[in-house]
Amino acid sequence: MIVSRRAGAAAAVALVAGAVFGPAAAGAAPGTASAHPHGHWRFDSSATTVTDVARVIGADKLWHAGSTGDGVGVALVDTGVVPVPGLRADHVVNGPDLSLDSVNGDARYLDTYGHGTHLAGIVDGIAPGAMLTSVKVGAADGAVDVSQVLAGLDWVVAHRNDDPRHPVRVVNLSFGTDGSQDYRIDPLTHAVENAWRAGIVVVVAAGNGGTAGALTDPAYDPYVLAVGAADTNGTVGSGDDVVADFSSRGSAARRPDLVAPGRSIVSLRDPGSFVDVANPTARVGDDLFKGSGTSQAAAVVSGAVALLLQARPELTPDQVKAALTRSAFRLPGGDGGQGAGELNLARAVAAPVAGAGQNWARSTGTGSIDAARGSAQLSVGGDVLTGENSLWGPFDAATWARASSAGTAWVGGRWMGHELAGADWHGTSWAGRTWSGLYWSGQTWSGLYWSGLYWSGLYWSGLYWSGGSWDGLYWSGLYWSGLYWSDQSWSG
Ligand SMILES: [Ca+2]
Repeated sequence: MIVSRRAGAAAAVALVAGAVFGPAAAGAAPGTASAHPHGHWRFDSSATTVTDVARVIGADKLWHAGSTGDGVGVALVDTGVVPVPGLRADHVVNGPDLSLDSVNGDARYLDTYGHGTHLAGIVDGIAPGAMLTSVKVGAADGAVDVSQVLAGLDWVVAHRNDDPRHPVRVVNLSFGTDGSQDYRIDPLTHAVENAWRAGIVVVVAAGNGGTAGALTDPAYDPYVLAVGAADTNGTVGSGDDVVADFSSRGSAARRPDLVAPGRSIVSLRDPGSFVDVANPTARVGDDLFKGSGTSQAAAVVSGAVALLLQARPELTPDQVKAALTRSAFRLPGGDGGQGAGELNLARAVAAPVAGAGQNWARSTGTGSIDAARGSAQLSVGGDVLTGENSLWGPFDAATWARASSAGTAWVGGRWMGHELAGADWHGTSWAGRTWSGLYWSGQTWSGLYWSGLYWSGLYWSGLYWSGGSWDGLYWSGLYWSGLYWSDQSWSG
């Protein structure tokens, strides 16, 4: 059993070539899926392939004009990515693994959860020429602390020009908390603003809170691109599209900036991952999987921004935002949750950007990291990560904010003095080995909290992701042999 699975995995890796999306892949959908009893993963019998999404937003028109995202780097601060059929192995590189999984060599860099891989498939499907950098912060059950996201964002800014052929110009952040701290002092908003000012378009999922849902932190930061989800109603034409029921509408003070298709999106399956195991009926054939959320919508926009930046490389983040919002298709019905409307890349490529500069007050980042967490706190065995602490020790927001703004939060493999990653760039993978063993000797924070694998801090933009406890036994390594999922698999 195990042998045959491994043999299959090896063959699959060897066969990685182009994207598998398109009508043929859609034809594999049985169309019989029903709501999963646990409801972790929202989907239904409809299915929208990434090829369909490309037509809805007009990405196909940019492809025909020669724009594929070539030369543009997209960072995915998420749960990691696994090399699966349909993902272009030479178009993904690993940044550091800052997640709780990283202490396990077999799981390091890999998407044990199934979220990042799904989004990577969407970005790659829309922008097949773009280069993805995976910065893993979420663990096998999606668990992540705000401090890990801060470190991930800081890393992206510090290393955005490591690959001169594909400088990182887009970061996808399908993550958010229910924190509501004033953006002008919040650390998370400060981190995304730093990326924005460094020339990186920060695409943030608005959240899956529905009609009464506020935008998540940091989507409510006024600078970034906050993305809601559209429901395409199963047709390519946008005239019948609506804001998806689950998409956070925000408030009059802050709406999503725009919406993009995000319902029943067929993308890459991550076999054996948490969401895959929990939601077998979301599978489409052997290699694909359906998922809904503003996470998916954000990934669509990230891919679209990559196409736009290849076509118009001179655009600043403010100008990208203006081009996308000024050209968006206004959905009928007046739902305020659409923001400017639905993404229309075919028009954005020619949209005017004069006067696009944003002049909101800037976040100082000197507020509370605990307030940025909202209710999304990591806990295990009654031990909760709370207060003004990072995962790695005491956190002084003012000290961090100064370093983050100055681009000095990372020095080599150390973030704010904590050894979190290797310091060497290997061309296709950043840092072969991360996490100094010293750190995990239990001398910081609460010691052996990693011994249990149940974390309640699930918040992957993510009402649909939460609610599951984690059976550590499933991750005994049977499904994720390091042999086939090692760095070498990515080296193309
Ligand atoms: Ca439609």
